[in-house]
Amino acid sequence: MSFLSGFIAIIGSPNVGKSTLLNRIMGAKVAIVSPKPQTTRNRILGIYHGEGYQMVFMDTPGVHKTKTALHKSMVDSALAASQEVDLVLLMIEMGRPGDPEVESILRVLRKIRKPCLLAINKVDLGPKEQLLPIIEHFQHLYPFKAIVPVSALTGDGVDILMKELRSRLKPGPRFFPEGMETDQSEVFLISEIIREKIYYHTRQELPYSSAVTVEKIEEIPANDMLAIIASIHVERKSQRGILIGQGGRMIKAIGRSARLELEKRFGVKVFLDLTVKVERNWTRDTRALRRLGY
Ligand SMILES: Nc1nc2c(ncn2[C@@H]2O[C@H](COP(=O)(O)OP(=O)(O)OP(=O)(O)O)[C@@H](O)[C@H]2O)c(=O)[nH]1
Ligand SMILES: [Mg+2]
Repeated sequence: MSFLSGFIAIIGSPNVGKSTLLNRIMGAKVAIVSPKPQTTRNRILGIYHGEGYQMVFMDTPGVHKTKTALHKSMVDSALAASQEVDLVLLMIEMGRPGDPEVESILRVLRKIRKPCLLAINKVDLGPKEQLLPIIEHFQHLYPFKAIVPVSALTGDGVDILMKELRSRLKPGPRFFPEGMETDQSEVFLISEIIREKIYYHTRQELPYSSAVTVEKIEEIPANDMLAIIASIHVERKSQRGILIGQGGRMIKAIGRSARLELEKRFGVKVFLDLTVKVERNWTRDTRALRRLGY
């Protein structure tokens, strides 16, 4: 039997649970997750190693109407991903099957003619009776190879989805060595963890106006400690004020949650220094985007 492999893009509207599914499949937190839409901004690989096969999952930013250069870069990377992979996994949310973005994604899929599976997520939230009409509706919309109801949160149905995906792998190389679970750098991972905490602690436009860069990582072996110096970039001075908060309360809370998660992940004490900087209207400025990693 030859080795089987394939690249699989997980695409869909914002907030449907793409990153949660990737983490569930990997059994580890590879991608950050939040209750707010537009959390994922870059493509993120999760490399699943099975007996005799390898699946390379590509988590992508949610597809939505673009307003800024940042949004455009996010949506472009999601749609480009669907062109580059062997299989596309479209994800929708059971409670929002009529999402207007789905039609625009289907238009792209019809053009690229890649085998495509549909995952209907968040089945834990709704009455199961809703499923049948949704399945019928989508069967008529597109020739999906399979339609699988899942809950990325509880894991319900994910084994069935994995079987469906596995049965569509083709003979191919082991793209990544065993044991490698993502292609993200440590620096990127650290910046994402900090960014996730901003999504949890702040409201309104702040999460969407924030970007994180890591300036320096230093190991201090004597203290078994990691010192991380990072910056949070916001678009306006007023946002800087909110992010710092009264007496520094907000930035301290963000720093504390990030530090706790980083310590758990790296298994050492972490010293985290966060500075908030104003990078005027960076989400609209393509050059600034590149500087900030988008
Ligand atoms: N109840 C329930 N909630 C879920 C499920 N899957 C994801 N969620 C929640 O939905 C929210 C969004 O999840 P994400 O994984 O960040 O969604 P996403 O599709 O990656 O979102 P973007 O990166 O913004 O496109 C989070 O609050 C998750 O906990 C599920 O199966 N059931
Ligand atoms: Mg995501």
